[in-house]
Amino acid sequence: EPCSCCDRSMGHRGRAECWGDRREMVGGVWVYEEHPEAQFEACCQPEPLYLKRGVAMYRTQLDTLGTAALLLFGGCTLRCVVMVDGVVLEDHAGLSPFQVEVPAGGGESGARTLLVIVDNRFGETHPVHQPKYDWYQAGGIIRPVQFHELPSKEPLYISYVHVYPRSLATVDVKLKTSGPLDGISLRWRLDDESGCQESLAWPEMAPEGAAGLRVPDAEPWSPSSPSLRRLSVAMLRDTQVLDCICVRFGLRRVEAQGHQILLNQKPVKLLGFNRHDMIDSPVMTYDELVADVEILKELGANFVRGAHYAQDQRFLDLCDVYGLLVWEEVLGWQNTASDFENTLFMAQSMRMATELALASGNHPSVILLGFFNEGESFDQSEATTVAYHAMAQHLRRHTGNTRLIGYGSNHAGQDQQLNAVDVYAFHLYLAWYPTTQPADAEDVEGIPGIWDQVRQWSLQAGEKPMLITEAGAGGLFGHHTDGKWSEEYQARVLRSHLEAAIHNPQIAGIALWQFADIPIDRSVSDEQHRPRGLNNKGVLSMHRKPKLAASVVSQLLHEHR
Ligand code: ADA
Repeated sequence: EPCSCCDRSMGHRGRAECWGDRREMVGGVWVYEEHPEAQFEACCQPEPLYLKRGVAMYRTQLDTLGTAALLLFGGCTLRCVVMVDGVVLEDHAGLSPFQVEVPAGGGESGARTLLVIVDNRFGETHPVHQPKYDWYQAGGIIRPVQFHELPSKEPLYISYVHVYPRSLATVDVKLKTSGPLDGISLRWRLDDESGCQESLAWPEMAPEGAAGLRVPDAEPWSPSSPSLRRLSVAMLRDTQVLDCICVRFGLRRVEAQGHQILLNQKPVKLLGFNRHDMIDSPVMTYDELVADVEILKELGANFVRGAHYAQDQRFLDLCDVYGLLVWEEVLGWQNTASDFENTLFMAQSMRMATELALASGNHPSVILLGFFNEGESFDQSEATTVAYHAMAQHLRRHTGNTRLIGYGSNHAGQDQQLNAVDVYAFHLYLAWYPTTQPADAEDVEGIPGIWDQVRQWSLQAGEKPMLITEAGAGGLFGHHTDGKWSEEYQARVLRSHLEAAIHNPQIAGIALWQFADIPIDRSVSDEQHRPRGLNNKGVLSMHRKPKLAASVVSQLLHEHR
């Protein structure tokens, strides 16, 4: 439970102004009331495991059929070794969903022991996680795990089915099976409710998939009309169903044309927020994810940038259903030229890119894929150039060219890697870094002019759409003055950035930094830079209470609709 006065649940010390937690929207404006007991001190106690780093084990016993199985991990960090019945099956680094094939076993009783050893220390074996990253990198099993039993002792299954829209009425189906298909057939049906039970009666599918499938009664997917369809694929030997996969997809096309992003052939302006997939830890319940998506919609956003790693598949499912457009990216943060020369870093990054692309291939909401957030893209060395091009190509190839590719750059004016991508994406913290004083009013009002200069500069690399993928300012929840760190100053700066994106036709959209405050790693924080142990640039507090910026931004977003 968060502290009711400072909205912190971990180890906050110091004074904080208190606000009640009633959140209400009146005419597009948040209304909330001051808490009667105005101030508290030392209100929260540290949780015992916060900031601890080391090795831990999860163990569980399962009663199974003793057949082959798949273990599906939504996210396990920072490094995870997966063992079943004492045998190491996987050693995984990074933050992306992964799948582990489990051979048949468990003897006559079918009892199986799963053991997951997690290591959340930073180390050379997993260079894709680094202590400098500006969020709290918790360790362990942070997202759901599924144990999927197969009907036979052979590990025969459908690895994935991807449905790529080619027009607003046709799709290409790409699928992969675990092994050779001798004596095996594949059958498919749209919008099946039977869980493949009626699959014998369905049309046969060529093993390489059914290219150019026409979807009857097709309706495009869009944020205002998020229409979804289902494709079921059954794998059979004679009449036995060996595996059954049902995937949900939407018919939507995304393209870059000149300075615009087109969704279903019409220009779309992307307006929204960066969001870290966490509250006080990255373990989020389904209800918490639903609440976040509903708040994003209430705020008037049509766009969310999933900073800075593969997103929880449950969150992306909700974005599909509610109609939010998503930028998803491979784990990375301010990576350097020497990271790009590090073969282990690159191998782990490429693997995470593949895993992200495989897991998210069917989400219509995911229209943009990113990587190497704020990496050293000003560097022109061969290793850096190869790294940027390889990641972009890899993501394109593994998603059948159905998404636009970009990377968030804080090197506007110097960037050397822009020809690797489809969309330019820049970050500037104007009127925020590096001064300790608030900027003059005219500097805050001048923000749209600076963004226009960035746009003009980017055109030297050729005309492609440009997004502002980060812009923001800190606002301490409940702190009301005119100076830096106040909710008032934060709201002014955010308004100016958002107006730049809304009114400049050359800017294809903005993701403000950020949706909600997040905990950072205290070992790299200082109270001047990240007071209360938080990155305080959320328009909502960590526990989703609105700051002034939420109402200011929301009003602009609603007016723009
Ligand atoms: C960077 C970075 C974000 C966050 C932000 C900030 O742009 O990409 O993760 O750290 O700065 O708050 O300063």
